Amino acid sequence: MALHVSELPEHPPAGGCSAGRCGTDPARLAALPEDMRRRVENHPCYSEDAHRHFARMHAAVAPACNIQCNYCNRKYDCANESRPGVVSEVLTPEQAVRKTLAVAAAIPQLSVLGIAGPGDPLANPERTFATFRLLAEKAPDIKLCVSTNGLTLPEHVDELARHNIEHVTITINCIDPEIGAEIYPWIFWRNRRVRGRAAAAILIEQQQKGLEKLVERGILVKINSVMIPGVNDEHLKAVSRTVKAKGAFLHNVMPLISDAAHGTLYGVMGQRAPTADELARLQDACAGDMQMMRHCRQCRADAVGLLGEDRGDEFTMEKIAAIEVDHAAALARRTAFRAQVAAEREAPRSIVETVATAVQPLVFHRPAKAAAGRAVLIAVASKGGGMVNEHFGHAREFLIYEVSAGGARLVERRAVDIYCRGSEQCDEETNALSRTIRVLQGCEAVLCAKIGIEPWGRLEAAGIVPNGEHGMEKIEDAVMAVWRGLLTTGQLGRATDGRLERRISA
Ligand code: CLF
Ligand code: SF4
Repeated sequence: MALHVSELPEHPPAGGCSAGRCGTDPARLAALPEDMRRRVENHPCYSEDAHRHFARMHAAVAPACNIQCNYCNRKYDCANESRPGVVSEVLTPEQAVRKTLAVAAAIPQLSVLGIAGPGDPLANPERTFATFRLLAEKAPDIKLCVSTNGLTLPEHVDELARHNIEHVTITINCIDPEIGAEIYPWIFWRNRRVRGRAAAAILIEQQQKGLEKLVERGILVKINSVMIPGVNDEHLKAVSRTVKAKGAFLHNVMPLISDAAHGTLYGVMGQRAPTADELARLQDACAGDMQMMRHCRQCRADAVGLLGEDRGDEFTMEKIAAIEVDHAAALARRTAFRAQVAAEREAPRSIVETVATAVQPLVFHRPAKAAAGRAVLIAVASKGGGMVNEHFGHAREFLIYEVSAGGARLVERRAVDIYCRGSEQCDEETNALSRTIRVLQGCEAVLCAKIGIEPWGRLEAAGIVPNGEHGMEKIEDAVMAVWRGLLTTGQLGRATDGRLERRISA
């Protein structure tokens, strides 16, 4: 009998990959209550499926911050929701709204305006709320989203609700002040600087109070946590359990990015970042308790476009000054685009319900029960849009899919250096290629739009099958096709070398 998507298990069966689904994938999306589904289905961060279709932009209107994190250098954007080492141009609320309207006219996929820095949005409440108010008057179809360290969150919950904000992210790195004292040297609280354990205790209490109040108001809360090896890595499992018990919707465990060149305390003192494997293991462990986000791109405080895309340069204040926007036409294009995505989503759902025995190229499909073969990790070079569309040598990151008879799902994202910079830096390229191959460890195939002879040979030598045959195809179609190819050539029937199992068994 066909299995309805809402009957899919909430968590994978014991013994299978413990990776929770990434945000709300199509199966979970379909199973959500109507009101909640409406709120997440077009939000690229709250729904793994939505990030293939919808774009977000950030307005960098919030320069000040009221705490200090050891992974932040105030010269740069807030590292709680941004890639460290990036500086955004601070905009006034009026400039931010002009920019948003220009982007929304040029990119019909735009569904969300987020404020995530460059400091803390709620340490700059006038600028943050003025931006939301002005945009809601001009383009009420754009969702509003905010990301905060949480210190002043409880006092702003009512105003967030008044502005109809349905999505709030709180960065919670700990629930234990002893651990907090290792992450936060000070906070600015009630007009004075508070340091050490006392500072962390206040911050934690405010974050938890803010979370509870948001949940009471029915606002969806995502928790971001920065994984800092040796400081809060083990502890984040308890954080995950606590925030889930309080009603958080999603947990996004992000890797610390630590580079001495960024001038952060952690960078200078040599605090290491987690490896891709350590991050995946922790995300898996936390997924036992709640839904995990695994498609985060740690984007800039002025990011524009699909997740993983950065189109900010197309929309500088200078460039948008020359753009004339026809608001009615722009709204019509956005509305048409959303209707098209909704129709596409309906189509695969009915296929799943009626053709349960077929191997369908869908994220949540149920292939034939007779299909044998173990799960494998397959890496994909993608510029966004849910397509295999990036040259291997230009990839800044690889999306890692776990593919098996049960379907394909995104389980992690691994950042890499670009190695292909031109022939003059050959040694540097060779080293960067070695690093890329190390990053891909554990994957059995890598899909990309194009690949050169040198990396092809090096990948093969490392036991990773390179594949450039699926350029410009949908990722789920392509990884399932490659998995089936491995199956028919007998490569999946053999005893596993334990690559995936090592990750799963942790
Ligand atoms: Fe921006 Fe954050 Fe809203 Fe998304 S980002 S404020 S929830 S609209 Fe998304 Fe970017 Fe990750 Fe943030 S990918 S860094 S989780
Ligand atoms: Fe930096 Fe953000 Fe931490 Fe403030 S909250 S110190 S801006 S990382």
